[in-house]
Parts: sequence; structure tokens; C-alpha cells
Amino acid sequence: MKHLILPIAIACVLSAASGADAQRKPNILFVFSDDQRADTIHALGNPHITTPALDRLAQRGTAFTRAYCMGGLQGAVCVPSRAMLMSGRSLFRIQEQLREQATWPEQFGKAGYETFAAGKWHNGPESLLRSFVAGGSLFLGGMGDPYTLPMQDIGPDRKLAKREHPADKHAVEMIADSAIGFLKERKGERPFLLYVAMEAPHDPRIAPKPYHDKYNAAPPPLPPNFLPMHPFDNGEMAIRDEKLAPWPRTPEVIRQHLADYYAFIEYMDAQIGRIFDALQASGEAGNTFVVFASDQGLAVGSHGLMGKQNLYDDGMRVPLIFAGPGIPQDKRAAAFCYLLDVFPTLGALAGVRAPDGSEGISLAPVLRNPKRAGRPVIFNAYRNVQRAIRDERWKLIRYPQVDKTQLFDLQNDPHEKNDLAAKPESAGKIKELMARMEKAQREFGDDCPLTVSNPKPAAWSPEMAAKETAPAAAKKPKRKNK
Ligand SMILES: [Ca+2]
Repeated sequence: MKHLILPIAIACVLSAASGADAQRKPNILFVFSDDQRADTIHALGNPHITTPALDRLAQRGTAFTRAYCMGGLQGAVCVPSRAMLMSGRSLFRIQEQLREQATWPEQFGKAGYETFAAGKWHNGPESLLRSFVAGGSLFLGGMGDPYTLPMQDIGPDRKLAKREHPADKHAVEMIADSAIGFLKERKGERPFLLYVAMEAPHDPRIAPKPYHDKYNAAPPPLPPNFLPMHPFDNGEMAIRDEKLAPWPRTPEVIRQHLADYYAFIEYMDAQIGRIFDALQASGEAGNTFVVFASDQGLAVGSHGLMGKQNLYDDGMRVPLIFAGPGIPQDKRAAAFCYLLDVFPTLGALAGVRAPDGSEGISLAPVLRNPKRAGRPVIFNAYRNVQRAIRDERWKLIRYPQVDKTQLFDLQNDPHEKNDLAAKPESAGKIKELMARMEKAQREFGDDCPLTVSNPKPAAWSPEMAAKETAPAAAKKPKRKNK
């Protein structure tokens, strides 16, 4: 019976996008995590982590396996990533605070949606207050101990007011409580857009003690592309994130980082599960699109790196799952896409018009047929030190400041372990991808030169870094397990 009905449901809902309001507009629940690698969801292929809520979502939805953050022009990649998500603009066309740039949630508000936000907002108070007309409870940027993070509420006067942070209450639980409170208390017939930005698994990775006990007892294996040191200077070797572990990275230290990371993800997943349950209890689940994504990935030992200031897939690829009325269940889509395509997709599904300047594409055709292609290539950028381009099979990363190029055959080497750039037979492919990269630069308005007149030596050592940044030793976050 179910199988007979499903295709009709797909036809109805996925084509309702442009149609008139014959039926009530769909709700949207968007859960966004912070610094979560794409390979940290059990149902999507990681047997070492427990993520029942995200597994449930993947089973009743379509997961994009090649979704990316476009990059960042500063070390705190979280900021531009969120600005791209909210505006639908690409990296070189965003204002990081979105002061004069309209957001997608604003458009949903104008289209009659109740828009509510809970969690991390990294793009300044002005765009926040414009974007969420039904209020919210936020943590405005930065990082810190989740038991003391300063939370603020959007008051009825449309101003931010300090929110009491009870001792022993984890910020992630507060964020979930706020989202659940919205789902329970909302009244009326207007559709809602509920945006929940988890302050996890960003460091400091502090979850309640039982989660740490579990992974400390059996730490996850090293990533397949673990290295003690990155093989050359990528232009951002000693930034804060990279100092979270000493050089050379050791297997023991990295496995401890991964244990903490996985513990924090499992705890976050439990809180997300509470939100999903509240959605179910609200009676609105059948008319709600649920999206899960993260703002970028994280190295955590891959390639000898720790942070997200790199363009390997570990740094830029993100989890992205859509579920809801008409979306194929338990499907994987390999379509290339960016986070900035997520809201244009939701706009298409809900019949909400794009804000000025939104460049993202709608992935609704892929949600109708997960075999469809998305963007032709993926282009990534980090400051003026790294550029990357990938197609179906190949990925080229260019480091102009040290005149270095890497070429990976992702079909045979998905973890980017074997750099083929020096092989004579790679010359043609490199030339082709460099031309493709220049084309992408023109398309997105990136004027970073791919070669410089006086490249620096590519060799790097922690001793050299110590000389460069002598006083700036990163403070280790205080460990507080509860
Ligand atoms: Ca982040």
C-alpha cells in the first residue's frame, strides 16, 4: 500500500514548490552542527560511532555524499560558511556579518513563516534579528566551555537579552530545550522554519562523562590518512586549531582527540533525537522537511593536520541529509553541491523566493531522483594560500605561496594519500584542472593569483613556527567532564 502511495506523494509535494497554496506550506527543521566531519555518522558508513538520531534521519531521507563548504578567507571558517549558508552567496560575494545582505530566513519570514533560531549565530546581531521573526535563543560566536557559554534570547521587543545559563546545564542541551520549547509552545496555522545550530562538536569537546567513558574505553581508529606531520607548509600550519595537538602528532594523542570528538557527537546526537521526538509529538512531522548539515569538516589527525584550514575532503566535505514529504528514503546522492545550495533547495520545496544575490542552485531535482548530477565541479578556497578543484575523479590542490600542486585520483584514492603531481603522465590532467580552476575563479570572482613571483620554501617545522609566533601559544581548554 505504502509503495503505491509514495510516488503520488512525491509528485504532489516536490512539485508543490512553484504551485499555489492548495495545501499548507511545509515546515522546515534545519539542524546544523559545528566542525563535524562527513564521515562521523554511523548509518553513512562509520561503525565506530553511535548516532541513532542521525541514522534515523538518513534512513528516512536522502544523504548527499559530496556536499562541501566552499572555504574561508580567514581561519574561523565557521563565519563565512554560515554567511554563505544564510545568504546563498558564494565565498567572494558575502559580507561576513550580512549587514546589507538579505538572508533566506528573512525571505521565509516575509513569505509568512514563523522563523525561530536556537544555538550558534556567527554573523552579527543585525542579520540575526532580521532573520528570525518568531524569536530565538542564541550563542553569538566564539567558543568556550559549554557549561558557561553566554546565551542570549531574542526578546519580544526584538532586542537581545542575556539568558541565564544554569550551572551544570550543557549549552547543547539548552539549545535543544529552546528548539523543543518552540515546537511545544507555538500556536496557530503558520508554517515554521526552525533553525537549530548546535555548538558541537567544536572544541573544547566536552560532553557528559558517560559519553567520554565509552570512547575512552575503546578509542576510534586513526583516520586512514593519518600522518604525524603535514608534508609541507600549506600556509596555515600553526593556527590555533593546529596547536590543539603537539607536533609530531602521535597515534595516542590523535586517538584521544577522536575519542573526545566522537563522544561529543554522540551526545549531540542524543539532543538532536530529543528535537526529532518533539517534532513527532507536535503532529507536524508529516508536513516538515528536516535537514541536517555541518558548517565544515575537520582534520583531527588526517594529513598531520587538526583543523579546518585546509582543502582536503576531511576539512571541506560536510554531512548533508534531507528528509521529508516526498523525499526518497534511505538514498545516497553523489551530486556535487555546496552548503550555499541548501536554502535555495528549501526555497524551491516551500515556494519561497530567493533573496537578492543568492547564487545557490536548487537540489530539488536531485531529491526527486538521487542519481541526477548537481554542480559540474567543486571549487574550494582558503585565504590566498590554497585553492582546490575536483571533478568526478580527480582533485587538484594548489598552494601558490609555496608553488606546490597536489593531484589526487579520488576514485582510487578517496583519502587523498597519494599525490600524483610529480608523475610525468599527470601533466595533462594538471593543465586541464588548472584551467578549470581559473574558470571557477572567474565564475566566483576570486582574483587570487595561482602563482607568485617569489614563492617561499615549502619546508616547514614546528621550530620554525615557534620562532614566527613565539608569544601566541594556544591555551589548552580546561577539561570539565560532567
Ligand atoms: Ca565550524
